[in-house]
Amino acid sequence: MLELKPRWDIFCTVVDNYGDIGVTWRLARQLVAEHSLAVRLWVDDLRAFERICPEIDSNAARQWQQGVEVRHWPREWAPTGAADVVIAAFACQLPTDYMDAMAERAKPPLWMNLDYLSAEDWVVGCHGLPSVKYKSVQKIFFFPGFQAGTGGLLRERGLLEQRRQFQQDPPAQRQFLQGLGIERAPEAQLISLFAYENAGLASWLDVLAADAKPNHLLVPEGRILGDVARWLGVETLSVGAIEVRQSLTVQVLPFVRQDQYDRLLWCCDFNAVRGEDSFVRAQWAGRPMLWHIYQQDEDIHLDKLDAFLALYTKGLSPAAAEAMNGLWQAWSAGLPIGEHWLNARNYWPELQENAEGWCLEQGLQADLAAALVQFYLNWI
Ligand code: TRH
Repeated sequence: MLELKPRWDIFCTVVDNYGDIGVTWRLARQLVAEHSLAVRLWVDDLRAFERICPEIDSNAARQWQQGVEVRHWPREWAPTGAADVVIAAFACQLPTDYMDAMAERAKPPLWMNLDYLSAEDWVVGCHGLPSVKYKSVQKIFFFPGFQAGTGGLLRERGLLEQRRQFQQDPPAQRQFLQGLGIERAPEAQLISLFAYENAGLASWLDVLAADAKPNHLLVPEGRILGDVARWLGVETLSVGAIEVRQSLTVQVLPFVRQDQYDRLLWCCDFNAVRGEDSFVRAQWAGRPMLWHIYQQDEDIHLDKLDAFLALYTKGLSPAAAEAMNGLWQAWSAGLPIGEHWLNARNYWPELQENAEGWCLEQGLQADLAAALVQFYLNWI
């Protein structure tokens, strides 16, 4: 007898930036590739999607990409049957007609809110708890996280092995970097910079330029470019631009596909990342990093930052932990980080070891896609 695959619907509204689509696209692909599920991904803004996946046809109402049925989520909702599992990413509001379709099913679907990532302790207590109800259908909180008792982090099967192999293969790295137009000088420290606007940047670039060793800064197109241009004293910076100031080479990169961005992070000695998804990918890169956390009202992001730092630095000596804390807190507050950077450099081998150790520790958790599937299996 033909066994029908469970059907999953993932809903994504693109609030701003790329994190919402970045996370849901990753999850949808993984559910198809590793769990053989039938997945529809509903996205309200296909142009943002196209930036991280150039194959996307931003005019298509329906298309298949890597086994995922990608649907444009139109303002005027057309009647659609509800799936077995429904994921509302980041508390997005589902169309009322769709919720009615969920309630009309003989067996209501498993309806989950895939929440924002946080290292705060309360997440463990709230993961898996009931949220609101629509008619007979109960919504459940599903929290990603770093600690046992949360939903874990997105991590594709074999990712860490791939990463390790790539990092042990300098010719493969060179070839990859050359494909992006990057010629790394033998002694140069490679740094990637993906961040929101940040007034603290200039002080960092000052010390990188004054460094005894060469630094090569790779900046994907995006919101920080204005600050970089101001420091360089140029009007604009476009993709491909290379500017040299003393020991510092600044190079502007195109926005690349998600898997290429991973490889870029794996090549770099240090990664500055932002938001939610690039933050996790930098952790999987196993290299020292700096997080520009997404700013939230009433500074609630600062609790998230403190909670993550407490976990991430617990294996460090007090002095190295203090150096990391100083660097990260200053960066997220838009304060000068030059001195903090120099201080962190004093503990480099320890920070490198910690980054790898943290990655290995997190890699022991079940990944988020597997945790979602297990949650569903326990529920049916
Ligand atoms: O773009 P972001 O700032 O997204 C943010 C956060 O997710 C935040 O939590 C959310 O609330 C807010 O949006 C609305 O940062 P993030 O999460 O790192 O997403 C960037 C995505 O873009 C990620 O999937 C990696 C991807 N990317 C590429 O695919 N290619 C690139 O060249 C670069 C630089 C990023």
